[in-house]
Amino acid sequence: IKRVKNVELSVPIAYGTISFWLGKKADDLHSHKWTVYIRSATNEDLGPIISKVVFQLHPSFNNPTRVVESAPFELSESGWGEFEISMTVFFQKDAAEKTLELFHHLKLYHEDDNAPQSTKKPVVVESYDELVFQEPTEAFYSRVKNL
Ligand code: SLL
Repeated sequence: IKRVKNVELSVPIAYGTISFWLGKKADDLHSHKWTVYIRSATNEDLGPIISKVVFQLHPSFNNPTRVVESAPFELSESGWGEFEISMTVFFQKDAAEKTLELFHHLKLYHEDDNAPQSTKKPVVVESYDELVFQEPTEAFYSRVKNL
C-alpha cells in the first residue's frame, strides 16, 4: 500500500453522552434516556472516515454489544445506572488503520446531589480528541483531504 510521506492528517472529534431524566412517572429501571455518540468536532460527516463503531454497554442491557454501521455514530438507550462505555472505532478500509478504542463514563446525575433533578436540563459529558493518520494511504488521503 502506498503511503503519503511526511503527511499527517488530523480529524478533531468529540465524543460523550447526553442524558435526560424522564421524570417522576418513569419506571425505576428506565429513569433516564441517554445517547452516546462520536462526532466531528467541526461538524463534518465522519462517514467517509469511519466505517463502524461498536459500542459495548453494561452487561445488564439486552444485547450489550451494539454495532452502528453508518453516520451518525450514536446510540440511544434508557436505563437507571452509570457505567463505562467502550467504543471501538473501525476506519474505512482504504485507510488501512487499526481500530481505535475510546472509553467514556456514562453520567446520568448532576454533580450536586442537592440540585433537584430536572427533565429539561440534560447531563452532558463530552471529551475532545483527534483522529491522527500518520502517513495516510494515498487512496484514503486523496479521498478525505478536501472534506
Ligand atoms: C451501577 N455499576 O451499579 C453500575 C451498573 C448498570 C445500568 C449500572 C440497564 C437498563 C436496562 C441499566 O441501566 N444498567 O436493563 O434496560 O450503578
